[in-house]
Amino acid sequence: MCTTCGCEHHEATLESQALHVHHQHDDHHSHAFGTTEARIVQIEQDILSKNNNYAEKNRHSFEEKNVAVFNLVSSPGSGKTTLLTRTINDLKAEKNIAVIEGDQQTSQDADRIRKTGVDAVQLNTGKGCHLDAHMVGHALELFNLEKTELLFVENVGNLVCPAAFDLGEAAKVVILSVTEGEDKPLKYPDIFHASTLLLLNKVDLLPYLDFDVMKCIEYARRVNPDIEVVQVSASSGEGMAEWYRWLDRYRVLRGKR
Ligand SMILES: Nc1nc2c(ncn2[C@@H]2O[C@H](COP(=O)(O)OP(=O)(O)O)[C@@H](O)[C@H]2O)c(=O)[nH]1
Ligand SMILES: [Mg+2]
Ligand SMILES: [Zn+2]
Ligand SMILES: [Zn+2]
Repeated sequence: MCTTCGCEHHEATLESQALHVHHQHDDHHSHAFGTTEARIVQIEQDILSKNNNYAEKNRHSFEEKNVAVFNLVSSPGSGKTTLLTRTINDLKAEKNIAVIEGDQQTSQDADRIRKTGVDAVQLNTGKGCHLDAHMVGHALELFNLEKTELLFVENVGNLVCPAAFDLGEAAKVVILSVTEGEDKPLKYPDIFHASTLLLLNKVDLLPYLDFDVMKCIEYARRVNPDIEVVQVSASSGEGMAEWYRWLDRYRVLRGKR
């Protein structure tokens, strides 16, 4: 499977198990000296089309095993891990949940997730700025997908690059916290365009900020008229029930359990 390994090695660890994920990583940002624009575009297309093939494989496994997969994308610090740990603690009694954690370094987030008692695999991307479908495919080797109903993927904190990489998920969920400013959907349109749901997090802080919720939603819908929005606070728990209803509704709509 890994005959085309590139320059980077990624590690995935589940408890004591360790797996080295070799991953083609022609840096899609590099503008190497002497490389023409056409060549760069070609390299990007090759990377994305390879990624799409891996994503289709992942999607096929998810559908076959009836796993609902959600890819959580946001800037660093928007509250992805906090939101996930709360979600898991609230839902773990009724659903079998697993998590793939993406970060450049450390397994701190996977450790936070494991404290809830569910399985988490940490993928470290090193210099990589997003998870790709190949890495996720290897992480899946460490889970018992047969018993997993809900799989959350916490992407690398980055509002830009993860937008282009399909991991095989049922839906992308973009998290924006109210401390980041309501203009972000206009500044980083790709991820808002690619996402099915916008979770507007940290609404407990609204009284202290000058953040216009209606304007933010309007900007998001300018980029993606179909995007759904749920306002939450992962700290206070406000709005979380609506997020859980969204998850259930999405699974049912997609013919999941
Ligand atoms: N006030 C407030 N703080 C939050 C909320 N959600 C997360 N945080 C805080 O935001 C910081 C970053 O959270 P984290 O979950 O690590 O974000 P991540 O980098 O997106 O995974 C932490 O200090 C959290 O306690 C929230 O809803 N309200
Ligand atoms: Mg995190
Ligand atoms: Zn491989
Ligand atoms: Zn990038």
